[in-house]
Amino acid sequence: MERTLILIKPDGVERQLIGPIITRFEQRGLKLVGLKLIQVSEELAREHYAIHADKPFFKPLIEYIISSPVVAMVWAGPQAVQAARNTIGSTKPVEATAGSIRGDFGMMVGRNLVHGSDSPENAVTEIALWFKESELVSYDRAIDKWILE
Ligand code: IDP
Ligand code: MG
Repeated sequence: MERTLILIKPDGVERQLIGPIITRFEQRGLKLVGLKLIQVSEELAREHYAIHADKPFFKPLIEYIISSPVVAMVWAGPQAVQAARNTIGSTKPVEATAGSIRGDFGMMVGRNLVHGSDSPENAVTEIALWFKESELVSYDRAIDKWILE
């Protein structure tokens, strides 16, 4: 089972899309194993997006992420990283496929609603940054025999 870090960014929270966004991952068949609502510190935001520190959009990106609460989640499943990225859609919402979260709810790259880890390796690092292992739950779902073969 692979795990991936998903964030509902401040625009998703403010636009009251927490429920609809979580529903996309639930309907996909991914399993929720961690969930919390947090006001992100600038320090955490900078660490999470450290790879983008040299980009021109870094400052507005950090301001965006700390502007209102974020829902941080860990979802698990086979190839969870890739499955979640496809459910989220392309970085630029106008290029995202209809049916994806960004394709259905977004307009601009700086308000693209959701973060998802981009590789299994980065998922491990990001999950460790946002969650203590004790905050993650291990459980069996009865429905999984109808989702996983
Ligand atoms: P991703 O979220 O699809 O993985 P990344 O390239 O890792 O996309 O960029 C991280 C985040 O930085 C994006 O989700 C978006 O919020 C923001 N971002 C990326 N490119 C731009 C840009 O050109 N202008 C403004 N914000 C950007
Ligand atoms: Mg990324």
